[in-house]
Amino acid sequence: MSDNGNNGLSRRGFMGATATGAALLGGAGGRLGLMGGAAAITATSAASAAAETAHATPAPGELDEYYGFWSSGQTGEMRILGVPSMRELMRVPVFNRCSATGWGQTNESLKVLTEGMLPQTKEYLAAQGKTVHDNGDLHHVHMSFTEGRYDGRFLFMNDKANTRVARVRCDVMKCDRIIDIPNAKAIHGMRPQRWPRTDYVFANGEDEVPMVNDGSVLDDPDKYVNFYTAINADEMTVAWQVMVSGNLDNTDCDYDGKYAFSTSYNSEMGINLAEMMESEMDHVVVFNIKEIEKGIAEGDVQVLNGVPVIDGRKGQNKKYTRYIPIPNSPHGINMAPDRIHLCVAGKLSPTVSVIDVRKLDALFEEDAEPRSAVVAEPELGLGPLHTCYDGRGNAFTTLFLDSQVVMWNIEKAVAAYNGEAVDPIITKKDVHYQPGHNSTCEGETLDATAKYYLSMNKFSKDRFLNVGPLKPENEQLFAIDDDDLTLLHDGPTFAEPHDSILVHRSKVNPRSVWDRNDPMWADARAQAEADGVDLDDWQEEVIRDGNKVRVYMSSNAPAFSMESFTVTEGDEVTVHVTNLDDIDDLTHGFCLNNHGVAMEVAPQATASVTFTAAKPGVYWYYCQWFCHALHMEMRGRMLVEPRAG
Ligand code: K7E
Ligand code: CUA
Repeated sequence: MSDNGNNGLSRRGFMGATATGAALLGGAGGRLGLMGGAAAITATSAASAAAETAHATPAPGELDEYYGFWSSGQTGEMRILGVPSMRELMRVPVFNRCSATGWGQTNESLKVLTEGMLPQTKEYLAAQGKTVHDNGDLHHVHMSFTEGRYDGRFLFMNDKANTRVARVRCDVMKCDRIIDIPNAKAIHGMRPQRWPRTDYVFANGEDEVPMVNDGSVLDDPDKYVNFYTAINADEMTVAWQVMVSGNLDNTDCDYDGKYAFSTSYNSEMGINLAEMMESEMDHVVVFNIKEIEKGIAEGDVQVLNGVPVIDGRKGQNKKYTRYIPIPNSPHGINMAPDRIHLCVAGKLSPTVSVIDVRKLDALFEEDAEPRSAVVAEPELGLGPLHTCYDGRGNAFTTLFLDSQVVMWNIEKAVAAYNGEAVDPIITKKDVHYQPGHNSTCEGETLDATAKYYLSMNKFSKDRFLNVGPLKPENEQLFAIDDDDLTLLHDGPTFAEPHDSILVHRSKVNPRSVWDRNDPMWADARAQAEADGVDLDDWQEEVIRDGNKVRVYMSSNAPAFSMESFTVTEGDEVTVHVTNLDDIDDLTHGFCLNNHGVAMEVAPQATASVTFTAAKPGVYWYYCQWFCHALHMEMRGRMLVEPRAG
């Protein structure tokens, strides 16, 4: 690792940062980049030898220590990487459609994609001749918690594009539930409750709209509102909402189960850029969970689209919300594992505002000073976006405009705010380029560990071979060595390395083959039973039910149970394939030529797909997951007879 590793990369990084920093930001930014780069190269040379032994990337065949769960932004899927190797292990389709697995096409995935849909969504889609959305914008993925630690049950994620929240089961790494969020628009920030467990998933609506958005109010922004949503995480239903002033960006919650918080970059409720940036101060909304639950129990609500909605707008002066003024267009909001400090990144302000959550009870007293819970506001650099933690009292904040990460100490920032002559900044490192999110090992939990630091960068610019006008993005993994960061990995990703969490492998234990009775196949089993077909046995059944034909076949490498089946032109055909192979990593597929039909059938799974046999003729189907030396021979024919008369 030594000859082609850290030193070479750092030297190249140093050149890149200098040139690009200067070009992007002019004089001041360029100098900043140069100094950061110069510091980086000396430190890296000294530290690299130690880092190589302490943080050696797993050799081929060796397993990683951490699972990385990645959101993919506008791709709409979730990804699983191994850390520190940064090997991409899996893509889990959620809000997107997937050609390989048939997500968005199998009956099982269509059920997940449609059963949590609001009636109005079905109308929007029907008007376009669709039943499901084709896209999603998956910004944030977080795991369920029990008492402040990841518990390995579920992963939750948001869709900004179509106002949805989804859940992935960690035992099989498949999405089992997607729900539309009513009233709110564009779910952005999202976080599972930490304490005592994830009963709620909190979700922000980013875009403000009229309270009843039916066209009766249009270009009258004074009447727009925004909604904060608490989702029942076990049932995946909306528990309650709070109507707020300003828009909502990111959200987090405490380690006590008392408060949740959201940033708002548009307290002005402006609708164009100039209006949105008008005031120097925006705010963080603090939600008092117990008071909100009490208000709902007492019926202090209006019911909108079936959801109890509490009025928590500014000036209501009820016990539900408080608004803390924060400079300026705050973005990331991240609770520290010390259970005390909440860091709010200023984005357009070079500061991070630190809130002491122990002071929030007092904030809800009458006549409380609105900024009384702010205990530090260090100036860290340009464009602070997100903060993560190492469990040693240090924070890492991404600086989008500076293309840097700043490592700083929270206690020192508090001391400096109290007038002590201390500098909270420990070090700054160049990253390439323009970082958004960052993460550390379980840094959003009580198990935060000072081991790896991940920077998810929005631009790769000159860093890789040119692939045309659309460039990949870039992510960089660093080892945390005392007070320094050492680059371990630097590599491109397709849209978009948006956000991630790093979870120790001891907490994630997926199955290797499906349980035959998994709820995912419950509908297929019920239908098979009604049709007198035993899904646990070799199946060669064609059930005719008027225009509907149900085909049951099984797979056992390297063959399908049926060499052919016959249907009639215009039939609605449902093919069920049950993979009877009970062997780790023996996935089959079913792909029907020229019908746009394909799906994954993992070991012991039953997958099904429904389509119309449009034209008479011979159509081959084949297994599209390489399974055997005779994989090519694993095929059969659908014979479509002309319809008589
Ligand atoms: Cu900062 Cu959507 Cu997570 Cu983007 S939000 S960076
Ligand atoms: Cu079965 Cu390829």
